[in-house]
Amino acid sequence: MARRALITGITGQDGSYLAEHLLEQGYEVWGLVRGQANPRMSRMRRLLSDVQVVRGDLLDQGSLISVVERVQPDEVYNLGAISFVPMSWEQAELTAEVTGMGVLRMLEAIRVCSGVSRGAGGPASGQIRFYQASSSEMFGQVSETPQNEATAFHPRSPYGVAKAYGHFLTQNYRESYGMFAVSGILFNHESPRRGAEFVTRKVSLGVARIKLGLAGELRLGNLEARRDWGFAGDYVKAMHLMLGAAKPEDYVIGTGRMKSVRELAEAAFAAAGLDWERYVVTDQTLHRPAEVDLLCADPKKARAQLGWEPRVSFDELVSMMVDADLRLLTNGTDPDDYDPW
Ligand code: NAP
Ligand code: F7E
Repeated sequence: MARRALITGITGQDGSYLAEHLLEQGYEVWGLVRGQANPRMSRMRRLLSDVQVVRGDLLDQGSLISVVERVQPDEVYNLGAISFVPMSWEQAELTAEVTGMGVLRMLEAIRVCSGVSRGAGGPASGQIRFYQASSSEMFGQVSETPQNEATAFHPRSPYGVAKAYGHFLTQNYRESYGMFAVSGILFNHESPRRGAEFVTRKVSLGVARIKLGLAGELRLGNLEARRDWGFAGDYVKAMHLMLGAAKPEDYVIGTGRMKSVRELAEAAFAAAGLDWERYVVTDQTLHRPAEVDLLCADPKKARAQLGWEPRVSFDELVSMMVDADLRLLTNGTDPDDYDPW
């Protein structure tokens, strides 16, 4: 019988790539969708017609228990979150509830539905395997470079703090209940489906608009921040490998190479035959209250134990995104009505 996966955050960037990958692997895929008439859901249905949809919300414990009871998954991928870092200062409590407490609610739903009782005296492992989408933002103000699974956390945003809570809780449920619960500490990963507010997508859309005469400048914040950027399609494969491993362990996933926002802009404008310095305007209002200056992964453990390697280089990723946005806007999509789907 096909293995059954439940994905929270299915309407997001990673949810779509993960669903495609798992369908290719012969899985039966279920996606948790929130809200009434979620606008991203109809677009998701066009792309992923084989995914079965269930309604629920990471803010609602009862809904998650009902969903796990109904779907009876073999694997749960918890990708749902408030994931845009600046929003986590504006809506810190909501971020804590969804990105942090949402992990607790999902783990509790699995624990209850697996019949694992508290204080049972020793680990009683349920059968459901659980993946938590942890983040390199937990490293924040880094204590060493590159960062590996043992590097200390010093989160710099309410988002990073909420992710650290979810990360430690996942470890705690593994240790307390013997659950197969793992965290992937993923560094920034991007694609043509990336939300338009994140810097790579903002840049590729900005380049496409300027190239097509739809805009005259691109306003950016901190050009000196450095990130380890990879391709989302490569990273979802690591999530699947983690849940297929013999033992539940946490892994750092990234390329091991850093670029600055300045280098990103330079590469993206060059991919369209433009000089970035003519168009990029820096804007102090886009700087963050506390910045993460640099992030760079040490993915040795994932390479050695999972056989995982990133395939798409930084330059290929940037070209892929710029080309996709040029096609999108050339096909007449209204940039103000833009959606990554
Ligand atoms: P994304 O595109 O922002 O997607 C977030 C998803 O979370 C959306 O499907 C959204 O659904 C869902 N969601 C939001 N609030 C929810 C709630 N209350 N209940 C249920 N679902 C809710 O994020 P992504 O880039 O695919 O990232 C996936 C996960 O990996 C996130 O947890 C993110 O924090 C983490 N992560 C991402 C990166 C990266 O570089 N992309 C790196 C490290 C970790 P709606 O359509 O309803 O809004
Ligand atoms: O910013 C700088 C900004 O918003 C990257 C999420 O997926 O990855 C993502 O978080 C850098 C920051 O991603 C602009 O200050 C400059 O230093 O694309 P971003 P992020 O904050 O790194 C991690 C791993 C996650 O887990 C998150 O969910 O770029 N930057 N100028 C800018 N950033 C934005 N958004 N917009 C600018 O105009």
